[in-house]
Amino acid sequence: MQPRLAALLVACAVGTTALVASGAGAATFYVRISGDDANDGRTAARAFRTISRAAEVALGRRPHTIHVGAGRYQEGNINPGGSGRPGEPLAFVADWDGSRTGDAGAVLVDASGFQNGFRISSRPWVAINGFVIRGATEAGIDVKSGSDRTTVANCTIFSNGSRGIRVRDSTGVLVFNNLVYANRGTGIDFGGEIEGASEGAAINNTVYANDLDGIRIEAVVPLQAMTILNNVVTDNSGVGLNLKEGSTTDFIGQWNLVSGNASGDYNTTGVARGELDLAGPPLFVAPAGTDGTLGGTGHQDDDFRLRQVSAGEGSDSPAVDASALPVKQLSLQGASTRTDGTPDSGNTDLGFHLQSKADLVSGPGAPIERRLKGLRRRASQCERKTEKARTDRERGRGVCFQTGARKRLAHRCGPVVEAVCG
Ligand SMILES: [Ca+2]
Ligand SMILES: [Ca+2]
Repeated sequence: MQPRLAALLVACAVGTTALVASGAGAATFYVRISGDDANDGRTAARAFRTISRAAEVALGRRPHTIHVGAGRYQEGNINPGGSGRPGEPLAFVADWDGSRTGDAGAVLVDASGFQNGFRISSRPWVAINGFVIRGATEAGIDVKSGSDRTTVANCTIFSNGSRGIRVRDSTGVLVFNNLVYANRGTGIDFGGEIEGASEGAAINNTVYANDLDGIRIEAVVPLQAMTILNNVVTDNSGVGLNLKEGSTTDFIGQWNLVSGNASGDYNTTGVARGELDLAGPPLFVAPAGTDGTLGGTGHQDDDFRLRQVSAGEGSDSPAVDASALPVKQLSLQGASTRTDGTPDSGNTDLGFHLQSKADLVSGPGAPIERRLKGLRRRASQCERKTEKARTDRERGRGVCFQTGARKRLAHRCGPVVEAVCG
């Protein structure tokens, strides 16, 4: 409580110079490689040099936005001085297309020598969007100690010393459309010892070749109402989707492609396996790239786009069009899994999309809680219907034997229904 109170007091002392932009009382700050921490950070021309400096001045309980231009930032343990508020996150946004700072290209946080790239601690409603994060000695991104409703979206997180994304004692954390690979620990890890990490969601992430589990849901404090949808979780050294007994209450997991994980795709209880989950190789274009080096200094050419015949590859990844959830419902219009950059359309492709800016929380549209509720409802309806189709089929009856009804079910719940019906 103490640091937060101090932050608020400082914010009051600084006064009203920082009041412009979107939400009332919120400011916009800029960070560029060509910037200077002696600047005020209020325009692209007066940008700060470090993200940490921007984090330091982002005070109060206000939805500030920090736009960060392309380049390699050698810093870490970045935690904002303030926090956002319901539906209006305090947002760190990588400006990879250069639209805000004029500097287009990857925005890399090289956290070598630091425990974390971002460490969001006791700061609810923060969003981290679009960064490339590597080299931390521990987790690439650590969300902890009551950083409720924080969002990690559109990031690439690789070659960190332990986990890719670690969520501890923070409720309702959303992990959306990230590429998490070649980390030395679990890819995405929800847990905690005090508050736990209930109502967490991992949606549309690609989680590949991490040294422990792909996605892990701990139960030291039982987690409730977790949502795991549309992820690709393959080739991790531990368990793919490791849902611990004790955290299964109101768990929803569907349309995940979970395959090739060394200690099993699901743990032995198997309860995490959704009726509509898929298996089989994801057919990425070239995870290690042409240099053959996965992550580390060889990361630039690592290519996790999905092979598809219509984009010129010889085969179709099973992840293409595999979710029943439409692209629009996940705000992934304009984002792409293809080598030709054509935006995803129709049924959402599973896993990470390039060119996505949306985080499901900021901007117009229904509040995140309502959006999640809608996704969860659809997933559980489909689970019930598909489960019924499967058991009926075993008795030689039901939807699988009725062409029209079977087509409608596949339309409603995804093409994997065809596989269920055999
Ligand atoms: Ca490479
Ligand atoms: Ca699609």
